[in-house]
Amino acid sequence: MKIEKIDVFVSCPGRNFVTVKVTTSDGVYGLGDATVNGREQAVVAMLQEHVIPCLIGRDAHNIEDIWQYLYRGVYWRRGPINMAAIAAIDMALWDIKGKVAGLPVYQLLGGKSRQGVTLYAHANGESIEQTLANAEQHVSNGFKAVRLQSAVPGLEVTYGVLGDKKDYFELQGSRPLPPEETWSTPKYFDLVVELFEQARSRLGNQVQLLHDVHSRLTPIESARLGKLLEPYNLLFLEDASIAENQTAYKTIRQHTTTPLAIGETYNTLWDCKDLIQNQWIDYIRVAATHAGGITALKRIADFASVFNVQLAPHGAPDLSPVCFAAHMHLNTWVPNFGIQEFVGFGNESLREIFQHEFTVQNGMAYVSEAPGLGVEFDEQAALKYPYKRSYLPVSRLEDGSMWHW
Ligand code: EZ4
Ligand code: CO
Repeated sequence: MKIEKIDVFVSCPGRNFVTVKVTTSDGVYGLGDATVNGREQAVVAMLQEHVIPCLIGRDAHNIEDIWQYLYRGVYWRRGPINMAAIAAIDMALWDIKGKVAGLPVYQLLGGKSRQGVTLYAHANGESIEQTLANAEQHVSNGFKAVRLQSAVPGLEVTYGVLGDKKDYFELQGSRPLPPEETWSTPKYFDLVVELFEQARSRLGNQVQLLHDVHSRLTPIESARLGKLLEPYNLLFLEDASIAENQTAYKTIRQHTTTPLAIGETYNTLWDCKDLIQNQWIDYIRVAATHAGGITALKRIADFASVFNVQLAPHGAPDLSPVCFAAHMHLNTWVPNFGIQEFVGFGNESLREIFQHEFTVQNGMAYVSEAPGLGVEFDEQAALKYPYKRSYLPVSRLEDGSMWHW
């Protein structure tokens, strides 16, 4: 069964997605997600010019060898663009293998370790009151875990918040140039501690609470925040600090028992090896699309299992339903599962392009039993929503210095 053709589609059903379709000589095809938010066309060029020509004629069954050929075989390793291209090919090949076997991908990984995948929903608002009302809605819809993000008073916009103070960029369509935003750590501290204090008194102790710092703090500031939030018992604090220098997390870990999660921008196991093997984190949040596909996430998860680190894949809406499906199969199989981030696929045009067979009930998701990944892609519908250039925002401190967005 040879790889005969590989097509790359860029569509914008509300936001851009790069979708890869691998077709074999037997007429079986598989889908992969190669979306890198704000750098979509770079992945397209990587695939079209540098990856696809090398794959035509290869045996589509040799997923591992193709992964190694594209990773180990290439002198220029790692990096988001390269790894997203590898990831999309990898997902598509797992999809094909499942279709040929007549089995959903989780069966090929080792079968079910659980009946359903626990999700966490996003609650946000322009005030603490609004955020907690939104969280209560999620809880009454059956969610057992909720991420809380609330607008920081005194800042124009806050990451993760909809409405007038919105910076929930994933749901905002295209932004032809990067917006600039202001960040203030002291203003944020006042808000976030108050948010969780009120959250516990209003929501009680049974709901799991999470929060994304989005890498805005230094390691010692993260350590302090972790300590201040200890009374409110978070499931995890996400991206407390940048960990280009992985030993930064040693500082945070030494000071707080608040569980730590990181990994959505990571491209390989090497980016989180020290974090995991030193047990400086509790959850690894890699995404199949950005860290080399199902083959790579399986390897990262197995490595993490040795060190009591749980898989909690990234679930932002800039990962396509194909990536979400890959996560559903991994989450259903993986012994060391933590939780899956979930914001839903509410957009009509998106659902016109991607038909994904999975169900959500009472805050749990149930994997598709269809052979392969269980996602269909409508090429004609995709043509109706062409690519639009779009950027993530950039962030500055109040004195104008560039900061982490
Ligand atoms: O900012 O996916 O946990 N989710 C996140 C996301 C990321 C985006 C970046 O493209 O942090 O909202
Ligand atoms: Co995040």
